[in-house]
Amino acid sequence: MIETKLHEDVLEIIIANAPVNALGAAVRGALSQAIDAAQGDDQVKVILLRGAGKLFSAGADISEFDQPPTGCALPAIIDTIEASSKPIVAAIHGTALGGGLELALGCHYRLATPSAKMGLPEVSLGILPGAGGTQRLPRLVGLDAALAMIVSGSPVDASSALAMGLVDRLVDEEDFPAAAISYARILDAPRRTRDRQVADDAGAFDRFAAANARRIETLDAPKACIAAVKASVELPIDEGLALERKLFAELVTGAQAKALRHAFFAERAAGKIADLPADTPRRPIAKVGVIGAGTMGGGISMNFLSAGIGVTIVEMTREALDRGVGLMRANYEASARKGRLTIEEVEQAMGLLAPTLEFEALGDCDLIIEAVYENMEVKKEIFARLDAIAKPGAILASNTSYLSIDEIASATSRPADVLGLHFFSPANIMKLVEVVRGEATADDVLATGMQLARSIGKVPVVARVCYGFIGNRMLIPRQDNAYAMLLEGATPEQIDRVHTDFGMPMGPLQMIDLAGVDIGWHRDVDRIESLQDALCAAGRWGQKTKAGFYDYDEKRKPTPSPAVAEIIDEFRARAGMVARAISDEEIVARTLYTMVNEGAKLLEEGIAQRASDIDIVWLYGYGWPRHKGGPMFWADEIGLTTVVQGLERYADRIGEDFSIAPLLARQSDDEGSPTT
Ligand code: T1G
Repeated sequence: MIETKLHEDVLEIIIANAPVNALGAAVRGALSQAIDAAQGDDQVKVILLRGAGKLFSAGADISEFDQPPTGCALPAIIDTIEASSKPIVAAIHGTALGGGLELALGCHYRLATPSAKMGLPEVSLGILPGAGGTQRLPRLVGLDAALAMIVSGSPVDASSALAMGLVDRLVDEEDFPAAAISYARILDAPRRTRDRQVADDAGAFDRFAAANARRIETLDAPKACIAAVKASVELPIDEGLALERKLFAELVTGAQAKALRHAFFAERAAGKIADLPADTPRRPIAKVGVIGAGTMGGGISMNFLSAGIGVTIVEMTREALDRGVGLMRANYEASARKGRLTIEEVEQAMGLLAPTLEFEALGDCDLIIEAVYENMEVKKEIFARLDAIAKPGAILASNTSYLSIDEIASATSRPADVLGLHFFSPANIMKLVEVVRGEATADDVLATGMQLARSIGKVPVVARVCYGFIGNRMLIPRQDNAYAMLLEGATPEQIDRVHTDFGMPMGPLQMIDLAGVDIGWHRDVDRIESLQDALCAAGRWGQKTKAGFYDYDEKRKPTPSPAVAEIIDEFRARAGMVARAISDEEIVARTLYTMVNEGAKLLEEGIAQRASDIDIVWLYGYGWPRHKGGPMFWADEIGLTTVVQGLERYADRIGEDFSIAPLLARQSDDEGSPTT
């Protein structure tokens, strides 16, 4: 927990709680004792606080927030440190986050290694720094920097920390902690952060509010962060600290914080596959092949190029190849114009790309990802060709969004080397990768797929084979009911508003317009059997034709379309239907509860390992609002009985083959136990 080492008159107090030195109750207790003991030890002139292992501390133990607080509180320990008559210096290496950084802010001096990172990410957990960060940080770095760090939750690097006065000195990485101990040796007096005044800067809050209005409006924590930082200017520090603790207590038990904590741990759990030992070997991936230079093929390739992995990209025609490569360069250059990349980094990435029309050029790739349009015969033909040219041990992956990996693998003599790597559009941006495990997929192939996805900055979630895997399978009842309710009387705007009010970036119909109304369309303008047919026949293919369920201007801003209302009226009349008023509650039941129901079926069928994996799929693949935790978590929070009753109320309209998942029915009967 806490180790101490005495170096003549400098006492090292080391936080040793692997893997991230979280400040759980036991650590706090031991730390408090060590500080008290040092006060009374005459040999000790200076105290140096640091972390064992790879970092200083990741802060409070987040898993404790769902239980009543126990043991001595971190703010009290920090007050003791600050009040110490002996100088206390924090020596930061790796990361100091949350309560870990607040501990350092309570120290009299702070050192850091050049690669260290420091931040107060509490806002991303739906809370605010609760151990003095909102009062001490502004005193050290000023309002602008403090507001930026606390409300964004983003860490700063060591050189920025030095420049803003957060740390006093950078010490040699190689010579750590010895260099820190030498520095500590020269310290002779405490220097309390609480004694400083916040540099007055009246305009700081207005500037910040103007620049961050959108981030602040829907979430509780950012507002509380600003109120607390305001107190650091307006109130004496102890009153500011009291307000901070009050706001913390209100937020930590709130719905948003609970959901964000769930998301934190769900994301980490998703990386673990129950029946795959952690030490499963990985196959080396030094060279990647991508088949298809369309939007998905190009986006997928960029992930590897940006990670320094060479990519051979294959297309059928020169024109398609040049168009695809051109789009990749354009995307990179757009990022450079926004200052996210340097021109050198653009050229370095593009320099790793080998475009070719020669399929055989894929022969020396360690991993080959097929990213052509959704057609089983085409995919099987490609995998049969791959089987003939790919080197032994190469991993063969499909980016299919719906189709069976087992059937695709059956076109090869090496189904154990086949899996799905389902990226989400735009593939160079969206963080989710559904790693689809086929019946025959070998453990090392699966383990390699998961690790590789993480290494290119993605969040991998494993799924077994079914039509649409996890995300798209759940999307089907939502989209089907959205289409159905349009005919029954709802408008695209009403259905989408229910979803955007809920916190989704866009509603079902806007999403269809973005993806393309014509996806899956039979392309026969004379065959009008569905609303999709009617829109497509009218050339309303979505954003790409500036007309879909909405009309779109140059900036792709959607406006309700009288033409669509007419098409729907016509189609409704042809179907002999009469429009009726549809409530928002019905829309929620038929488009959100049905997703939860499908999620429960995915758990029953073993397609998804755990409910929290489903949540991660929706958080990172479909823009589900993080402060609502994900569809399965949300269902638990609103109550499964509510979900089941909503589904039962509209069952006759949801679809003739609709049924409530037995797991959901059972769990709602036993509302006590969440579906995890
Ligand atoms: N509490 C509990 N468990 C934690 C934890 C924490 N703070 N941080 C990490 N873990 C677990 C994690 O679940 C995983 O477990 C293992 O450690 C490795 O984590 C009073 C109230 C530090 C950058 O928000 O950002 O202080 O899956 O896989 O990729 O104001 O962990 O192995 O079982 O993420 O190397 C604020 C959260 C807390 C930082 C390391 N602190 N952690 O990343 O490892 S609130 C944070 C991280 C607070 C005060 C307030 C990252 C990391 P398992 P990992 P990593």
